[in-house]
Formats: sequence, structure tokens, C-alpha cells
Amino acid sequence: MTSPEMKHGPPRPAPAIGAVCRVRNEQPVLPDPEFLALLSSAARVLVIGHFNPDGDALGASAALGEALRDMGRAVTVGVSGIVAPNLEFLLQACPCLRREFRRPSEARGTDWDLAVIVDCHGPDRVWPDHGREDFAGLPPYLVIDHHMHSDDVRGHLAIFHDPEASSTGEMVARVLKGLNSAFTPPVLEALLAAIASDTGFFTQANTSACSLREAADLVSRGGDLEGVNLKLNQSFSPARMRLLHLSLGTMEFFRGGKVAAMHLTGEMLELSGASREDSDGFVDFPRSVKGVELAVFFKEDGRGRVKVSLRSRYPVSARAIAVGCGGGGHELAAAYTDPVSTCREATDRFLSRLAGLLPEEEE
Ligand SMILES: [Mn+2]
Repeated sequence: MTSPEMKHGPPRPAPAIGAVCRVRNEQPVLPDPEFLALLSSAARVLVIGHFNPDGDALGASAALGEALRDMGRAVTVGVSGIVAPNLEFLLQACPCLRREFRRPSEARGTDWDLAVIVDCHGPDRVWPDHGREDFAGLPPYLVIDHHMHSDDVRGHLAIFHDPEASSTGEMVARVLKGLNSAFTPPVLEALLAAIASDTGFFTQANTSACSLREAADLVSRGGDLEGVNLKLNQSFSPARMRLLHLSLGTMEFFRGGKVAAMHLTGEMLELSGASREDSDGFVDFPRSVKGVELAVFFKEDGRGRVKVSLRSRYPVSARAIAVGCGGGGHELAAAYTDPVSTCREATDRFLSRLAGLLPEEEE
């Protein structure tokens, strides 16, 4: 068994606010044999991603669930929260796998031998409105995740953790190779969708040589990237376009154009007829403006709070800013929730916090 240091490389200093480490692993981190043994020894497995799963959480869940089912396991792929319309296809390949779990008490240890929690560090990311006492009845669980989190997040049986992986989908591909699992068309599609989702179709800073090699391997096994692009990026509704039109009208710039922000309000949803999930990816619009180093998307969550998504360019750390506001995520893509009810209030609070988190330069 490799030591944690060998698996993750030598320890690096924590990045300072406003700075990002750009160290790259050329060798993929592989799951421990013990991890694979725990995964393959369970007969009844529940696979579930974080709350309101994105393409990576759903793709990784669907691929792992489908592969384990091919290996003769009784598998349930669970969903907590809402699935964006353009991601529904990931769960339609085998609808019998899908189940919604509104609360942790529905995921009982008596019904499953093992849970696998993907694309987050544990149950509190799957059911963020529940506390530790609500998780007592869960099955023992494994974690597969590429988010940065400290190793003192305990509770799992074993963890496969690679913060340098572009996506959990990339890590699940390595797991399936470790299990000698078959890469059937639904597995290939789900894995490519997961990796493509989290890398912005291989355009973002997390697109490493490792993630490209993993994707290339999936393509050489028969994966259809064009088909995944059609389903992920070219299957939106007219209502989403109406919503985008309204949201784009709110774009504003701060700090001499280095910070760009956009709003999504409950009123816009009513006017457009779109669903809240139709706004997935809107943060890419303020990010796409020349000179913007920090893009911010404020979204009223319908429950009296505002979800704030951050995207930054090197060397600005979205993660450091999100952590400073009580959230977390990746270096260049992070988020937090502000307990205020309107985007305007959340913007004012964000700008006052930003003064301490992102030092103002002479312009
Ligand atoms: Mn992910």
C-alpha cells in the first residue's frame, strides 16, 4: 500500500488568499487495493452524489452504478435535490437505477450493505439541511472525491481522494479499470459527460494531461464525445434562453472590470417559465468577458437564501474567497450560500467582504 505522501505527492503549503498552486501530477493517483476490495465485496450498493448534482456527480454516479450492476450487484443510484434538464439523460439510460432520497433516513443501512458517496466528502454534502445525528442509520460508506477537503472529515470506511483530478468521473474511470469492469456504452457516455462537465469540455485550467489521457482512453473504447456534447450543451429549452436574456441584463462590473457579477431572481424564473436548474452554466458569461479575473453569479434559491457561485482566473483563488464567506470548492471554481433573501443584498455583502479578501490594487 502506498503511503498518503506517495499518493498525493509531497505536502505543499496551503495557497495564500489570491494565489493558486499550479503543481501538476503527471501520474494518475490510483485507488488502493483495500478500497477496491471493499467496493467489490458489497452485494447491495447505493451510489449517490452531492445535493443538486452537477454533470460530474451524476455522470460519476451513473457510470459507477451501471458498472457495478454489470458485475452482478444490486445497485441503486440515488439523487438528492434537483437534476438540471440537460443532465436527465444520464439517469434515463437505466431508469430503474434512479431513486430520489429527500432525507438520509430513506437511505437505510438495512437496505444497502454499502453506500458510495461521490463528488463530495460525505453525507452533509448530500443532505446539507440535515445534521450528524440524522446520518446514524446510513450504511457504511466509501467516498470518491476530487474536491479539496481536509482529511479530518471522518465517517467513511475508506476514501479515494485526488484533489488534482479534473473530475470525479476521471477517478471513477480509474476505479473501474481497477475492478476490471466492462466499459459499456452507457458507462462510457456517463464518464465522458462527467469529465467534460467539470472541465468545461476540456477548456479549463483543471484539464490536465491525466484527464485528457483518461478521456482519450474512453474515446478509444468507443465513447462518443460529439454525442455527449449534443446532450450536454445543445439541448436547452427556449425558456432557458428567455431566462438567460433576463439574467444577462443584470451583468455589472466592479474593480475596474476585474470583477463581473450577474443575478438570477425568483421574478426572472416566473417571467421566463424556466426552472432554477436552467441557469446552470450562466456564471460562464461574466467569466467570458476580457479582463475579468473573478466572475460571480448570485442566484436566489427560493428558500430565502442566495447561492453565490465564483469562478476565478489564476492567480485569484475563488476557493479562498468562498472559504472566507463560509463556503468552499476548487481553487478556480467555488461557492457559498448567503442567508439573505435577495441578490442585491448578497451583492452588497459580497462587495464589502471582498475588500478584505481580495486586496484592491492601484488602477
Ligand atoms: Mn466534480
